[in-house]
Amino acid sequence: MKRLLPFVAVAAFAAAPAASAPAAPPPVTVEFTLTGLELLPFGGEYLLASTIAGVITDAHVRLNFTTAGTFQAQNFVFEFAGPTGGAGPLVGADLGWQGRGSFSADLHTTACNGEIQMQGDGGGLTFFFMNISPTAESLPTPVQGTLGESFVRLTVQPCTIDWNGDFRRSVQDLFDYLADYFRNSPNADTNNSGEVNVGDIFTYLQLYFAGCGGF
Ligand SMILES: [Ca+2]
Ligand SMILES: [Ca+2]
Repeated sequence: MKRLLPFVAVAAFAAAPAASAPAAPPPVTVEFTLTGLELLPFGGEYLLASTIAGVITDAHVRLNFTTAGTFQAQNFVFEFAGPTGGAGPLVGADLGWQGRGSFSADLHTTACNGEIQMQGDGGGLTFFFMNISPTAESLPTPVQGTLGESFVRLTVQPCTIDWNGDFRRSVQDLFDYLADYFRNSPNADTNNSGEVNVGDIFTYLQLYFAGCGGF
């Protein structure tokens, strides 16, 4: 059974990279909110749609789960996977969860790291899958309970020309790049020469017209 979840793309801008770092737009955080998700009693695939294009560098998983009925938290199973890899299965017992009550987990994983290349000007859908199910030992007792504040938060490094980090190539990227250029941001040093000058605009334009798949 597949269910389409709403998704929230949050552009969270991190601190500007140090001057020595190669020129690049800031990383973007994309969050799949799982809070209050209706659980399928015996598990199943939840389909999560996104428009991510870029390099995933971290996955932050936070789960807050409160059991209901006779379900035992050690039998909780969580899996998350996408085109670049997957996390889990995370089993309640391995998280130290035991019995009934409220339990939480907060972890980072590199298991989803990898690149989702932008196609054309971007905006294409990418799919991730999630499963929350009972362990085999739990059966016939289904998963029962509620998810409090829970999410999977991916950190994504947009491709160099996607300057505003919206996973599309558009003229807004040019404007945003030029804004950084004119305020002499070290981040605008696209040809890595150590200084920001007109050569960087040409390098940026060359990359821009090649598209994210072109370099
Ligand atoms: Ca863009
Ligand atoms: Ca330069």
